[in-house]
Amino acid sequence: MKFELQYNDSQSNARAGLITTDHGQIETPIFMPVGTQGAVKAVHMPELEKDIQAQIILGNTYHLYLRPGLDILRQAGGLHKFNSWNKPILTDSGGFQVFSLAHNRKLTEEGAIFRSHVDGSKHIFTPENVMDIERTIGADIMMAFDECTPGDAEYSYAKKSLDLTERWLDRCITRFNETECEYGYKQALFPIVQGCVYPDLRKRAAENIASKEAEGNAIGGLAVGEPTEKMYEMIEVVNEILPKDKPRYLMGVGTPANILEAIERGVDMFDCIMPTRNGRNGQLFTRRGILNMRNKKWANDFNPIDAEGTSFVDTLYSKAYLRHLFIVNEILALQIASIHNLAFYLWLVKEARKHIIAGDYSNWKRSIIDDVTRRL
Ligand code: PRF
Repeated sequence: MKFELQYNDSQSNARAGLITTDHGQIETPIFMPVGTQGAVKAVHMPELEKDIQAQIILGNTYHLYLRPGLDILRQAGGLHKFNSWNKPILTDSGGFQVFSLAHNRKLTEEGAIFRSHVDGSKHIFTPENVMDIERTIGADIMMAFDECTPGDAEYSYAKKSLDLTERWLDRCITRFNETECEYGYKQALFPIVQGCVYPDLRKRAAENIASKEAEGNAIGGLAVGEPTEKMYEMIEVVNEILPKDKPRYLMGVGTPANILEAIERGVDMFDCIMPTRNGRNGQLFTRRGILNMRNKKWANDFNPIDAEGTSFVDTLYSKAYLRHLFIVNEILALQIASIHNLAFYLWLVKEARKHIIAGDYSNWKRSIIDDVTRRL
């Protein structure tokens, strides 16, 4: 993997760059649609690629390990072949999902012991077997196995948790270096900065990770219940230290406003379930604000879903029609909303990139941030 830093904003820490992987290039800043189980919910791959213009999608180690399982993924020749997405893929490492989904979870020095949320079967994730699983899934970017410290953790817990994540990182790196991709292309490993809302822990974590000289670095443990201002403050502390010549990925964030603020603070990559999940619940993000499509006020609004939207769904269908589809529970409602929201998120980061290159990022951000946050 290669990262080329193309433009630095002169008035902020925003950057524009280019990541090159064996499955193609990614222009940053970028938003990565989430395909937890190997599919971005309700969206076909050609729609993702051509209409939404996604450049990289996510997969989840926890889910893919449970189903379809490593045997099937290996027989398929890896996730790209299995799901027919031939562009870059990133896999999250499973620790975060074990703690949000699995039953009877227990953390030990060795790893995380848990019972599957599917059938109750017992499993262990260790830094070593998570690296092996991510090798078998075959994503271009593999995430290190970490503990995502809760946003309200006491200092003493956050410190112990970071100590463990740091020991696990060393074990991840060792295993990663002892193995290679099973399918003949290159995979990169990104470490994850933890440290909760404590600046000294975040600094220590970022310094430790910077010393590993990984091909890219991630910031985890944010947007997990801490105040938004704390999140921005932690991003600033960490990005002061993380290498400037490597991509920075803020995990699981966020709203359009969160993304614009984080880009201004030097983040390059984002993922979040918000555009797809909120979309399926009838919430649409647009450059003029947020719409709840179930609201009665759209019942006889025959204007396009989003006259300024970039997706075909935006002008093909009316608000009244989409509202009707939601009210009568048609599957098409979920598809339209998911496509629209993902196209909007991809438009937002592309526009951000344009303004970084043009040299007016902060002004542009200020001009749009209230609009994208407003409820319509
Ligand atoms: N660690 C991992 N995945 C994550 C997170 C984390 O801290 C977050 C936190 N926002 C989302 N996804 N491995």
